[in-house]
Amino acid sequence: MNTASTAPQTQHRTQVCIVGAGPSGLLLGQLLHKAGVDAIIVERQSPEYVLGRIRAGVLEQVTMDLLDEAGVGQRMHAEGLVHTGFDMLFKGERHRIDLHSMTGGKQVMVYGQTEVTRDLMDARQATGLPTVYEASDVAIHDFDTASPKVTYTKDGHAHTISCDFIAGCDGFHGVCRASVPKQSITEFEKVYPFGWLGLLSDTPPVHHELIYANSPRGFALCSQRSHTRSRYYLQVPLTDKVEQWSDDAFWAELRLRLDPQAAQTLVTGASIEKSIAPLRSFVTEPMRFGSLFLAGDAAHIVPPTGAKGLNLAASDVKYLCSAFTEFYKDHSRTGVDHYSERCLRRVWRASRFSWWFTSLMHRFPDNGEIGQKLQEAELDYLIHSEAGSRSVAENYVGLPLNFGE
Ligand code: RFL
Ligand code: PHB
Repeated sequence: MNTASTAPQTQHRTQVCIVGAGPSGLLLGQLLHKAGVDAIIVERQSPEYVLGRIRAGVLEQVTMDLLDEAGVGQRMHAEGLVHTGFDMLFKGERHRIDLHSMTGGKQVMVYGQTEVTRDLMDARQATGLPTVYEASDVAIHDFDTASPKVTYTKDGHAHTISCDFIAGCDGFHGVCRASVPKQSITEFEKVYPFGWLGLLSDTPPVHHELIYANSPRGFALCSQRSHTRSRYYLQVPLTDKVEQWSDDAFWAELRLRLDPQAAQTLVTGASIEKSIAPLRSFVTEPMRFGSLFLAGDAAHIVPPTGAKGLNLAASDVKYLCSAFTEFYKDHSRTGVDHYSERCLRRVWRASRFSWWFTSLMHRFPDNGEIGQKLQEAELDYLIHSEAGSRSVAENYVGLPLNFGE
């Protein structure tokens, strides 16, 4: 029996079908709505599942501006923490990189990805825009034509969305990039020989700014979500399992990687969340295939050391929204045709910085003690050289969208 022909079928039509309701998909949906372009978002998971993933914590000015443009910046401005510097810790001492003075007054915002996502979800719900959660068997079709389609199943019913464009915002493990024929895509990848063990706790942060620590025992990062909620990370071998790490073991190891003052000040407590993330650098070229446009983690992954992943996703989305708006309002294909090239320039720059910062701060098993000494010499140079510190600072706060143009 042909079950496909007997199953209930529902047809939908929109201008842009967005696959994935992570920060990329939701931000694109909101910006398109502001621009008067119709979109439907199709997401595999439930909203609670999407909000449960603890990820990014640092927003660049470009990202803050976009959230404002999308009309969802109020809570970020009220509750986010503006940081004008961060500490680099090596050889047991901390040194501050003053972002503000090194970049002509720029800063970053510490505001969690969970909160960004919640603000975007709330705004979408308030405007009644269509989002399909818990869609299964999501598949994309005919994206080499001007009439692509997205199909999915929801509560046992089969649905088809006909559209002009598909925005692949479905993350690294999504269906969109995987649907592109292998001969049409080039993937560049580096997998690092370690991961990050992250712990979230309702304890006051050890320091009012972030601390990036290079230690002979491995990298550590002290971050935060608020004045009462901390986020810490430890470099761990890829073979480690999260179950092996009790909270006590985590805190003890973190203390050993910090300077004496921070180790003493550190307030410990029960974890709310603990997980291990592998680190990789990954870039897809191109980012557009006919009517399919990849954005965010679907197209590229950076190791989290430079805090660039979510910020790159936001700049892709900005370029994509401009491209679609130009198409519908000005009847121009220029933005659409230049999307991939515009994004990739920024993507490679951020990938370069994230790779470099990761290489500088982590213990690489194969590099031995000379590797550690060379990293310490480079860090010593960076903090004492105005040019060195400025280069770190201008990349950390994020290069302007028109950099180099
Ligand atoms: P997401 O967040 O992965 O969302 C993709 C969505 O698509 C859905 N999906 C599908 N939907 C329909 N059909 C399918 N077949 C689907 N397959 C997947 C998924 O369920 C999901 O909801 O990608 P997006 O939106 O591009 O956002 C990217 C960011 O999440 C990511 O770049 C950042 O989290 C990276 N990152 C950081 N970025 C920063 O800018 N600053 C940071 O401080 C920072 N810290 C981090 C990070 C990532 C980390 N991990 C765990 C990788 C810290 C960590 C530890
Ligand atoms: C975080 O708070 O989760 C965070 C902050 C800075 C990074 C990476 C992650 O570089």
